[in-house]
Amino acid sequence: MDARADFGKRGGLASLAITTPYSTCELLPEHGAHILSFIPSGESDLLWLSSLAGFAPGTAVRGGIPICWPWFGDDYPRGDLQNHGFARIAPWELDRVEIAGNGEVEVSMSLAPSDWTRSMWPYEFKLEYRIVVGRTLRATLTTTNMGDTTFGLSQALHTYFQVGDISETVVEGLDGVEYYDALDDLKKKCQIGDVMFAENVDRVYIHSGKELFIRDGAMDRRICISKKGSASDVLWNPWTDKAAAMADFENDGYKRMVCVETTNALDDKRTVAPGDFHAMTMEIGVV
Ligand code: TA6
Repeated sequence: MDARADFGKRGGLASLAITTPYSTCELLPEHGAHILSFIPSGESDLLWLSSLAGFAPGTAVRGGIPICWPWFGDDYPRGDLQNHGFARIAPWELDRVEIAGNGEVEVSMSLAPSDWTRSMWPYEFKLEYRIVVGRTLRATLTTTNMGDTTFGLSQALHTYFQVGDISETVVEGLDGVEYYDALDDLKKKCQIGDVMFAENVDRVYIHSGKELFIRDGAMDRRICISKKGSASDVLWNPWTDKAAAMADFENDGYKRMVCVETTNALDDKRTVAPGDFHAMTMEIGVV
């Protein structure tokens, strides 16, 4: 089967459906450059998307891979701004769709400064997002400082992974890694063994390694998450009360998802000098 890219609609937003010999992927190239799904052949979607997600300009989509940039969480310059920056709700440019000889499909998107971005974050930048769809999904977010002032950068590929049952899911690869517990005044703690989920979890792991695994007992699969340009990971599951408190999150949705986010957060925040750039890459696939 040949690779192809087909334009469509999700709500009022333009969507792009990528088909390759190895997988399919759907994204909203001009709305937050938001990846909605990645389905390797013979597998269920690696990504979780809320059935209550909204698809409208200016609205963050609940699920898939939101881009949190140029700040993660509430690491923003002013108290009146929204969590996780503005990239995920911004209008992006679709720059290129290329089908490689091996059947992989590469999509390039970009976000440029505007009066709107400058009103929140007074810096000149170029933000480029390049994804490669094949046996794995590889996503690279590159920030270039186009101005004459150094700026700080905290960011996340805030990936919502689909799991068969959160109670049969563990995250491997963080044993002995320190983390800040966002549910306990960001107290620094140390992970003992694999991460299991039986309550609300919201943690920033720091100095983490290059590879994590999600072992999904219910779906009998293991997802590998590898990365470059990131030394921190965020693990999040809202559990019952917080899931119920979000209008775009099904009440029992927490049972079928876990966020394992590739980040530059807290101690791993970066600075980008004029003319310099920082690239963060995440690659996901079933092993
Ligand atoms: O990445 C974890 C987190 O920061 C949680 O604290 C929670 O706020 C989650 O992101 C979702 O944030 P959002 O703004 O997308 O509702």
